[in-house]
Amino acid sequence: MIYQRSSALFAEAKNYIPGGVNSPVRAFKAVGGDPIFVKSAKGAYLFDEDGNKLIDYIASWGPLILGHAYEPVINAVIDKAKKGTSFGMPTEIETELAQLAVSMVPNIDKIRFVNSGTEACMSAVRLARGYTGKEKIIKFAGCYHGHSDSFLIQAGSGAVTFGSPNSPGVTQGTAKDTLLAMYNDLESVRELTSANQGEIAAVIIEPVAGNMGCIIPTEEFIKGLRKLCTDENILLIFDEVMTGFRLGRGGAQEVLGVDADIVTFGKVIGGGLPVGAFAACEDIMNQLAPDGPVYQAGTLSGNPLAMSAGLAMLTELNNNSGIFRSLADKTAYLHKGLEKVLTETGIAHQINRFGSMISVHFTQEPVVDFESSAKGNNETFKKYFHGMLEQGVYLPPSAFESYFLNDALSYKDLDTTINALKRIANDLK
Ligand code: KE4
Repeated sequence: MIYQRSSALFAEAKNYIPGGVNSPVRAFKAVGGDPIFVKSAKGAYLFDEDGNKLIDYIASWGPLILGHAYEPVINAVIDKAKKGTSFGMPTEIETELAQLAVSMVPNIDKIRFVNSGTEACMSAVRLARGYTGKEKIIKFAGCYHGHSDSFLIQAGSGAVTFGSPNSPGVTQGTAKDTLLAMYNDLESVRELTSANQGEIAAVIIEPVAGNMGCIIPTEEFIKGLRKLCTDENILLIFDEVMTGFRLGRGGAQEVLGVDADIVTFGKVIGGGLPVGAFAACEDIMNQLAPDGPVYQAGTLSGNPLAMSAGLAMLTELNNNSGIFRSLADKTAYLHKGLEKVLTETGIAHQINRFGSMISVHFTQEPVVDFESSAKGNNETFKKYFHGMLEQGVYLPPSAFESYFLNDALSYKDLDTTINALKRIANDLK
């Protein structure tokens, strides 16, 4: 594969955009080399600036669950754009998408649209603090909820002390209100709730994690977390930016059988345009301005163009729920094929999969939390990433990401992917 034009475009971009990208993970820092610049995409395929055709396993980090340039979404956006893109005034389509989302997701009465997953999670935390009158939150090491200050926190000095900033610009004043627990470790949460009795507004979690690779909660952990939050009068926030409308119509709440108090969305709900959202029961959501005292706002929130993409996307998913089964079957097929190659080649690996989320980890140990995910061999991962890319398979450029399958992927594409691994497997030893 030739990547000359992508490299030239990257050099040019770096003159005007920090790191040449508008989001760090795109810069290939974790895998080395220059990022690929995309010219266009259709269905399961990306077409880069050097004319290469790539089978896509990131789907823009989740949104394009039905494949790129999906006709009903594109047509809806074109039709809507001709009537204007944003007015800063209420439009009917916002209610249509809100109504559809509320009908698909269990346990929510109202939803507020924003423009990103970060904004959704940041707003959900403010709402939880405003509703409970308490200030601290618990998050989990390795879970990512966007780049709001309260989330850019690493473990504090001791297990039950507050967090410390993991980015310059985040103040200790902010960090002190974020406590860090370990995923799949209910005891680590209990330690924090007992050491901070009556001070914790909310626990925020990725109900199926996708930012450490794909990590699945044990039933004991996720149901125990629900009970602990209920017993301790702490709100449970499910960050479903990745899982919402991907794992099923009702997302992780439905497939795990666990009700959260507040749910956040992004990615799929926008159909590829910038939409985030957060939702809860009426009693909580009515705390939001303009009716309630918790302030939250946005110039482009609910803009008709993004709403038209989201409505078209969710309508497709709502009317064809067989899509989720199809995606899960394709992901299981890919899992089986990759597993067979890596096992036969004798490469230490773990493959985690849930619905249409999957990740490959080059480690012998089960990957159940951030610590075990970090034990993966990154040198092997880099060879794997570039080896697959050379054969026209585009995987997430970081071992700490989940793949997101799209339903435009054919079984032929999956076989091409599995055969690509076969060709490079011996180089991974
Ligand atoms: P955005 O602000 O990037 O729309 O959403 C933040 C976010 C919140 N919650 C979860 C569970 C997420 O996965 C994300 C964003 N996901 C990353 C991929 N790991 C987006 C890719 C990027 O940062 O460019």
